[in-house]
Amino acid sequence: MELRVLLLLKEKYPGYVSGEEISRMLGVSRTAVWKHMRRLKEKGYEIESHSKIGYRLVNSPDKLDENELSGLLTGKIIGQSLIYRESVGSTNELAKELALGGAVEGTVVVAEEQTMGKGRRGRTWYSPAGKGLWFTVILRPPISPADAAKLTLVTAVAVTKIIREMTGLPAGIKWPNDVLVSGRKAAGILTEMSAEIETVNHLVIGIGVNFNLDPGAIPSELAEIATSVTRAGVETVSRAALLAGILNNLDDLYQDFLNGNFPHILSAWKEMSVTLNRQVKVESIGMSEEGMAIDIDEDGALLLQIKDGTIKKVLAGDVSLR
Ligand code: BT5
Repeated sequence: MELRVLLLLKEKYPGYVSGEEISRMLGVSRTAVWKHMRRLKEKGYEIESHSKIGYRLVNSPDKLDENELSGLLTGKIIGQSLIYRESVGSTNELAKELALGGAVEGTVVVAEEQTMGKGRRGRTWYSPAGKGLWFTVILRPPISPADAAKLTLVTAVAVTKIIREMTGLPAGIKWPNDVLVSGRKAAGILTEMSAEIETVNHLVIGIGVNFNLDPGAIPSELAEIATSVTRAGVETVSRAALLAGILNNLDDLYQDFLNGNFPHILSAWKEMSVTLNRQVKVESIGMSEEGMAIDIDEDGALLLQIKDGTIKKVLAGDVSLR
């Protein structure tokens, strides 16, 4: 009910809505309306009330909870269920537990802060409170494990496209999981899966987008390599709007993917790539190779042409641009 009251205030924003109209539309007493207003104010909503004309929303808290997100989510699959935490070890870890417990496909786990945010291969992801989008999507695609890496690429397209559209920044994708803005990392993706030999049980796709990291507080090892989407002075987009934009676009692309349109998504990926046609160094477990990144194949693998002309297919690894 509190959410419905809030949605009404948002619908009328920046205008007023009378207590009588709210009580009529939601079928609750005027006292109940007043109580919901009080609770919303306790949660940080700034609401003006005027005895004659009613209530008016003035300001919303910068949160990524159901109150702030649910009115913005339009996806058919992704965002069906939203799990919100002020603080969590890692949204991927919580998502894995929830997936094992039967969480529906499209469940999104989001936190204001991660105390043990994870990168790939045991690395850590810096995730301070309120400074980014730290979230994980649970998917249950009917695919074989060999195709799971494609979903990291699908996700990178969604994140990059929406950062470009909503902030105007020249975001690009560095294979396989980084979103760069002006050569620095603005977002990263960590896909983990639970699978049998032939089928995927579930995937958790963790996405970290730096929104407004505080340059004074950032760990020194990240100072030269990380950036935030608001660093370039883009302040018109809210964290909730950016998160909803990414989730809605991911929902579209995921449905495209399920309908067999991966080649189409791959073309978009190539258009957004900052890796292709560049001299790169690729490091993976037990290998390190330099060469020209000439293409991404239909499996989402990087095709690397090394000095002697041979083309190597790389399924996973870390790329540094030369
Ligand atoms: C990644 O790993 O880029 C995957 C990051 C995924 C983070 C999300 S947040 C929500 C979800 N829950 C989690 O626990 N994780 C996911 P990788 O390519 O291995 O890059 C990790 C490296 O990026 C680190 O070793 C640092 O050098 C750097 N790094 C750490 N935090 C960063 C940040 N906030 N911004 C930019 N770079 C960062």
